[in-house]
Amino acid sequence: MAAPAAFSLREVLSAFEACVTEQREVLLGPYLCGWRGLIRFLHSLGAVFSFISKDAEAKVQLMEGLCCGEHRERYVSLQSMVRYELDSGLVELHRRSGRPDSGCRTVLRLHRALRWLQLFLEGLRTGGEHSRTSAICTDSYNASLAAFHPWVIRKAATMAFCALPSRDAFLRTMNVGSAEDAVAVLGEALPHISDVYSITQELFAQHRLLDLP
Ligand code: 1PX
Repeated sequence: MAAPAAFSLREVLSAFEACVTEQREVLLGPYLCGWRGLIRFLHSLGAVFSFISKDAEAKVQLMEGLCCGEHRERYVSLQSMVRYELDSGLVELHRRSGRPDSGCRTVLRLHRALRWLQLFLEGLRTGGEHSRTSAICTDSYNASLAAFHPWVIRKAATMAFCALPSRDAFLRTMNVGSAEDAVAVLGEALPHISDVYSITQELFAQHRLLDLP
């Protein structure tokens, strides 16, 4: 079997760039492709992160199932998904009752993690040569995802962050050349991730979907 392709930051970033249409809709195909790439990268960081990649993987898989399923035409964009799931009463708004997880609640988890990614990549981009990846990661996590996680997950996540390599080594694993090249790619790409994040945030806020259980 062929070895899985090496992670390339450029690929992930162009997936997020391809998400937003002229009508400012967010396409699920490239969105999930971007997530697939990130999960691949997480695997390359070692087994300490596998509890994180397993959860992200399960969520991406659930979404891919919906995108290929019976109602696939409803899962082309986040906007069409929200419309369809709300109109069909598929979204559990107050508590989970054992029904299959909706696309909306699943995307909401990925969307919150995208905020972490945005802060983390911005921290890496602007951090000095000697700044610590683990500190950048912890700060970004505390300012975003941590608020949604119970103590035990927060503890496990912050312990895993200590295993991250130095900023320069980390930037080099992104496969876009030197640390300086990676910083330049991040500068070009971050606005696209921010765009995807803010369109989704607005869509979910408009439909009061930001607290789905
Ligand atoms: C360019 C390279 C950047 C690095 C890429 C790394 C990709 C990281 C992908 C992280 C995806 C995390 C998804 C988490 C979703 C979530 O919040 N799930 C929780 C809630 O789900 P539920 O179904 O129960 O409502 C769930 O409880 C989570 C469990 C696993 C722990 C999540 C910790 C998240 C830490 C995020 C930081 C990743 C650090 C990677 C280091 C580079």
